[in-house]
Amino acid sequence: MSAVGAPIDHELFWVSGSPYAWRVQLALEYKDVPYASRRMDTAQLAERVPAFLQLNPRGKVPVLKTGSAALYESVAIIAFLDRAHPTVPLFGQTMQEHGRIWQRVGEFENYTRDLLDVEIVRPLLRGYAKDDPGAMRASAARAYDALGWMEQALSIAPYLAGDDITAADIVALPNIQMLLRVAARPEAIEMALGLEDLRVRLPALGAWLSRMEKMRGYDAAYPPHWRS
Ligand SMILES: N[C@@H](CCC(=O)N[C@@H](CS)C(=O)NCC(=O)O)C(=O)O
Repeated sequence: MSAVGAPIDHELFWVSGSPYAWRVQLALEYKDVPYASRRMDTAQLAERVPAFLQLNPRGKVPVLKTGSAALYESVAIIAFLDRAHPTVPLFGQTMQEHGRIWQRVGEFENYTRDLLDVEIVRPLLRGYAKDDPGAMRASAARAYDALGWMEQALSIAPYLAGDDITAADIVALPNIQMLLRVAARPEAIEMALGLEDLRVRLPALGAWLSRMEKMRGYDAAYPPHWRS
């Protein structure tokens, strides 16, 4: 255990464009927590080097190393960081806020994320979307359904769990940005997935995206290879 008041040294292992690593970077930057950046690339991850598998036996990023302890799973890392650095809380101040924020995180993780990631982003990134454009259009329609609860929540409050940015917003943002990025690809437009104008078709979500793009730390956490 570190002494009271002693700085906590974090190292973050990440890959540019990984929505899961991006969540943790957003949390660190928003909280203004210093960390040593250990950027990896997908080829390095694919090598499954024993030293990295010791940090995460699943061989995935993000991994946060704090002293000699390694933690993986993005939502767990954000919860850990919130305990370690409570000054800018991401899981609320009251027990009601805490429960509400976890509920939102759970809704995104269980009912929205895989639809976006597994059914739309991966087929487009890996090139097999064109094998079945009809299935892709059906997935895109389901994506709109799966985003409905967010549109509703954001129609009554500026952020997913109320008036402040919380872990719920930070968990959801990178997957939505990734969806928008692949939806703008020519092959997605050609397939008429109808996701390229998501910000217009879901106006409350569109306004939330604009707010989130101005959050503290957004630019620092933005995937560097997306800028080029
Ligand atoms: N559930 C994990 C997902 C992590 C994940 O899937 N990371 C991907 C990058 S987006 C990865 O490292 N993939 C490399 C691999 O599976 O070999 C989390 O939330 O941290």
